[in-house]
Amino acid sequence: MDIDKIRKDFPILSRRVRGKPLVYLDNAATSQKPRAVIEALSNFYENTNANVHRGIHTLSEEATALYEEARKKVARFVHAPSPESVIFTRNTTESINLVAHAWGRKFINPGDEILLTGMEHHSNLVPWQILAQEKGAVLKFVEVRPDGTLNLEDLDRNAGPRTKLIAVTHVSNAIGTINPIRRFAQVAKSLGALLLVDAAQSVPHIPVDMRVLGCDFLAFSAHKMMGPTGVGVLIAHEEMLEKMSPFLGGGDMIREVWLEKATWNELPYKFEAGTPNFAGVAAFGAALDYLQGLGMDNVRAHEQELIGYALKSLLQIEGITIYGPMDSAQRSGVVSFNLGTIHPHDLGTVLDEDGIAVRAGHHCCQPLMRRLGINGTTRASVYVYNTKEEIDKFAKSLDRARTLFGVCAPSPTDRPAKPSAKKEGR
Ligand code: 7TS
Repeated sequence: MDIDKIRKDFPILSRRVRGKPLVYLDNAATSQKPRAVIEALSNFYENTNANVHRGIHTLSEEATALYEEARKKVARFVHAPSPESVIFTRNTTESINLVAHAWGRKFINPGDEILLTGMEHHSNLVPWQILAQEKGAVLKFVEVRPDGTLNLEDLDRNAGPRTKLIAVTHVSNAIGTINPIRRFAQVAKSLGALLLVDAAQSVPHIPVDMRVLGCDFLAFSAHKMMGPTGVGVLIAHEEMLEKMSPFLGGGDMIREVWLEKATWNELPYKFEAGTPNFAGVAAFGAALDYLQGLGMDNVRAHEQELIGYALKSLLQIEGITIYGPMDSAQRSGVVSFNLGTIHPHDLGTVLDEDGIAVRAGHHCCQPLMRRLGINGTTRASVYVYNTKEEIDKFAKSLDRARTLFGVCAPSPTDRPAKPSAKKEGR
């Protein structure tokens, strides 16, 4: 891949921040957009704008075609069972809440168990807490080991005949761990439980094939994969979606409505109430084309090389504590760390002075932070347009912060995780 050429496709990458060229290392929060996506969005509003699934007029037909074509592209991108199994939502959070409401409220009973992990983003934790409280269900957890990988013995210990759902993140947004989803799928299958995979950090960065993962629900967001904000995806087998209750009621999701009752539309419209973000979905189609053109194997290979380089370079910095697996094969393009006792927000501010964008804080993973014995971290996360030169600038800026603050030795609980000898699959 010609990274310089790719960079030219992203207008924002040529801007300056505080007088320095922007180094954007906050891709786990949201990705930048190639010109093709920005133009798809403005083209839509300039030439096609009309509501979908309504029209007998040309614009509405064209808008509907773009919307439905994007659904097919999503299905192809992750090898979903069918286009009808792809539901457009607002984001990953809404996709997971959809399952908690439409499946959970119908099928979870008192005493049933939902198995989660200790590294979930709050959006794959809080909806299950709410459901469990409402239904008298029990939450169980696969805990995180000090090296930032999951303790799979907990999976065998805590999954059982009462387990109805296992919900796990494919890739940790906070520390970058790539989890062995197939192992979770085997356990779920052996128990007749369902498996939900939070793929917000995997689909944008590594090749994902739903057939290989063996999951029942897959959730992700367009904005983290070069698409616009306000578009999310939930994928589930049609038989499952047929059994589930609607999530939101209103226009588009109905077949017939009487004053006292209604019947539901066919899939996937049963779960798409109200006017969807059709302009965003059309532009998401352009993002999928762009990523498809790069090839997800190439995207992953570039990010793995970059993160291996970043780990090596950051480990040279005195007083640094890096969280998560040290083997780049087990880690996505995320590196999360603390530098001595410098507060992550202070570190983020120094980096910003050098034009470098990172995230600092708990990354919506407070239980994981507690488990690691910290309040938060500074997190750099790469995408396909980042370069080794940018990693060098980043390391140099960290060194500047070290000198500025005068780094104290890390506390015993903050020692770097040991490299894990064992490799696990995705
Ligand atoms: N799950 C994971 C693993 C995530 O990383 C995120 C967002 C979500 C769910 C929620 O996605 P949303 O599109 O509904 O917001 N993660 C982050 C992050 O790491 N920094 O900002 C958002």
